[in-house]
Amino acid sequence: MVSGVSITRLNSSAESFNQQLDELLKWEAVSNLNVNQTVAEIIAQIRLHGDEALIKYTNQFDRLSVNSINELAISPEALQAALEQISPEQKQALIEAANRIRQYHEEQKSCSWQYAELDGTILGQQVTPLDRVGVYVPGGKAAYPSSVLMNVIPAKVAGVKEVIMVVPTPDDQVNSLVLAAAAIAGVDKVFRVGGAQAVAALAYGTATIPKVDKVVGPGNIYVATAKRMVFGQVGIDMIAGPSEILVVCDGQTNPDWIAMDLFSQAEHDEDAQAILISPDSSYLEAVERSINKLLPEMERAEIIRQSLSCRGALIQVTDIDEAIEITNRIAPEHLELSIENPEQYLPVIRHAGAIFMGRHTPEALGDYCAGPNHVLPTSGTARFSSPLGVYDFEKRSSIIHFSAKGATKAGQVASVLARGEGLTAHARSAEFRIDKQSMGE
Ligand code: HSO
Ligand code: ZN
Repeated sequence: MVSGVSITRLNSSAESFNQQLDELLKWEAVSNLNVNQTVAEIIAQIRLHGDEALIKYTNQFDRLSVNSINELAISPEALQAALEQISPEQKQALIEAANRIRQYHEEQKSCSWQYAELDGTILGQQVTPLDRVGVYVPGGKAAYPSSVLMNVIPAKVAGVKEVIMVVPTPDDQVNSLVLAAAAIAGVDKVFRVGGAQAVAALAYGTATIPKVDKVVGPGNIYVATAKRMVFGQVGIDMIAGPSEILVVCDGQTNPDWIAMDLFSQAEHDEDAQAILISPDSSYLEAVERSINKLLPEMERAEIIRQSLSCRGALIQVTDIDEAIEITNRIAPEHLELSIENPEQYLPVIRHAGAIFMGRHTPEALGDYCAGPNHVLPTSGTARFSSPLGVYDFEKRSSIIHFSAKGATKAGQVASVLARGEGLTAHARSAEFRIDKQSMGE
């Protein structure tokens, strides 16, 4: 039996509002000393013993006993077979979602560029995809096929040649929807390994697991800690915190719709954060009634109740302008603007991972099939970071090509600066290219 929700009510005109808001938003990723030590040891063992250590940990944590990591590889035929195992309806939905995600991400591809100076010198930037990327996919309750699409498709659109997916299959439990999504997204190799040991294997390589250039994808605290520790050896994406949704509503959207939008993020886990801001106090009450009415119908009612009562809030403000000001302070992962003419406010929204505009754009559509990525900055990090995208799988090289004339001019500048730094070899290297005859032309 699920009891009612007691959800925090705040009013922006209260004297203590700023303090209350800070308290509400407070979130610290727990960094646990024991976890750090365990993960450091696992990484060291994988570096020292490769496959042998990976076999040992997979036996210990996932209860799979194998003689070789090759036995944990999933063949391309098995991936295709998974695609045939799921229902035609699921297959069609995955294909449609993948197509929309691919089309959106195609727009993000960056172009190489060059420009020429009058003396014939050419400068530019060349964009190159990463060679090989590892995608971590959690097992168990957080195994989301939609996340497979969201992590793999941008890499493939960027032109990454090899995407290696790792997914734990504790007690031999294989999730066919996850494998079907991998087939559709174009994953090149799949290994049934997980945890910190899988992250370490991707970062350092073993006899069987190819060494990658970047590791992306969500995971539990062991996986997140391992990603932090291998950063530098490889690139990583972001370390995601709990999911968040902030809805700004003018009071004109069906309160049941908004209650369900809040639930949609709250059901991810007890630490998820769902907030509604409105200038209309009777509307906040109506949504609260909807919450209590709809909650008992929800399969994950207990998680939602805990999330809403621990970290949820209904905030009353004076007007939409103030709601936007507070939004910028929160910098939410997902923002729903459930208001008339939302585009009018777009230019003043500075911090949000994804902005869902109007009454007919629930965040859930963005989680699955709108097209934009659902891997987004959380915990206020939208102040300085962006959704996962094609750009995360590309890198840039600078191009510099001096003409003889250009080298003469730039050589004089470099020579002066190099001598100022006491670096004579630099100075002379530049001076050798100075053509005395053309100097001063
Ligand atoms: N809302 C999550 C992504 C997701 N939702 C996957 C459903 N499946 C990211 O915050
Ligand atoms: Zn979601």
